[in-house]
Amino acid sequence: MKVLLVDDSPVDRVISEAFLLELGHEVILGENGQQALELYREHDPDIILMDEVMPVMRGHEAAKAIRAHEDNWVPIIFLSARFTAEDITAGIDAGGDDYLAKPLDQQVLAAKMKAMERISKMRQRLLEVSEALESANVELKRLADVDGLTGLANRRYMDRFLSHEVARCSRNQEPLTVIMCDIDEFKRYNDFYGHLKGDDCIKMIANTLMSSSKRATDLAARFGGEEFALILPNTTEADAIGLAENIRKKVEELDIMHEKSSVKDCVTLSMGIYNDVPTKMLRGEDYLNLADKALYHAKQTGRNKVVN
Ligand code: GH3
Ligand code: MG
Ligand code: MG
Ligand code: MG
Repeated sequence: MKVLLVDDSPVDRVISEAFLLELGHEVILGENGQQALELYREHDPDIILMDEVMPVMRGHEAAKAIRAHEDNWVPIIFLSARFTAEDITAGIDAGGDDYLAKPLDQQVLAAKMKAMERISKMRQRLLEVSEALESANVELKRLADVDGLTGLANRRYMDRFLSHEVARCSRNQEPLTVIMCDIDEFKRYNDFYGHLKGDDCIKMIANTLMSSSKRATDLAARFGGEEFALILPNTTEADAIGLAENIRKKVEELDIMHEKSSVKDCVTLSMGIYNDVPTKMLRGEDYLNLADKALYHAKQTGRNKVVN
C-alpha cells in the first residue's frame, strides 16, 4: 500500500518508516497536519498513519479536514503516546479509523494495516457494484422505452412523447402531425412466407421510417404488430404529406417480394395523416384516432397510399 506517514518526531518517523518499508509498503513522509493535507491531495495514498500531537496542525484537525471533502475515503490510523479512553474517542470522532499506541509494535501495526486494507477492498468492491447497478439501471430505463424487434420507440414511450408534444405545441400554437402506418396485406405475407420473414420485413420498414425523418424532434415508434406511428412536432400538413409519400416510395423501393399481395408484387405501406394545432379539446389519443381514420380510408381505397 501507499502509506502517508505523518509525525513531527524525527525519531518516531524513522522507526515507523522502517517498519512500514519492511512490511513492503511505499511510504510518503510528512511532519505536521498541514503537510498531511497537502501530501494527501498530491499523492492520493491508500492509508494515512498520523501522529496526534504535532505543531502547526494536530492530527485530529487534519483528519477532520480530510474527511470534510472525502469523495475518496482513505483509512486514517492515529499514532500517539497519549492513549487514554478520551484520546481514542476524540481521534475516532475526528474521522480516524483506528488508534495505535506509541512506541509502535511492528506486529500490531502489520495486523492493523491488514484490517484496513481489507476494509478498503470491501469499499472498493461496493463502489464497483453500485457503479454497475447504476449503469444497469440506465440500460433498463432505456430498454423500457425501446421496441425489442425494431429498435424504434415503443408504444409506452410514444404515448408519453405524444402527450408531451400536444401540450407543448398547444402552448406555442404550433401544428402537430401524427402519421399512422400499416403494412398492406401483411397477414397474407406471414401466412405465405412465415413469421420470421414477417419479422424481417417489419425490421426493414422500421429502418426506413427511422432514416426518413430528418428532424431530431420527430419520433418514429412501433405502435403495435405491423403498425407504426410518426409524430412530427411543428410540421405543416404539406410537409407531412411530402415525408409520408417519400416513405411510401422508399418502402416500395425496398422491393420486398410479396406475391400474395393484391396491391403489388412487393410489400407496400398505407398511411393516414392527421395535422392540426392542438387545442384543449384535442388530446394525444384524438390525434391517433384521427390519423387511424385516415389510414382506414387509405386501406378502403386501394392501399399503398397516403391519405390526410
Ligand atoms: P391490411 O392491408 O388491411 O392491413 O391487411 P393486414 O393483413 O396487414 O392486416 P391485419 O391487421 O388484419 O393483419 C396484421 C397481421 O400482421 C397479423 C399478424 O399476422 C401480423 N403481425 C402482427 N404483428 C406481427 C409481428 O410482430 N411479427 C410478424 N411476423 N407478424 C406480425
Ligand atoms: Mg508528536
Ligand atoms: Mg394492422
Ligand atoms: Mg396491415
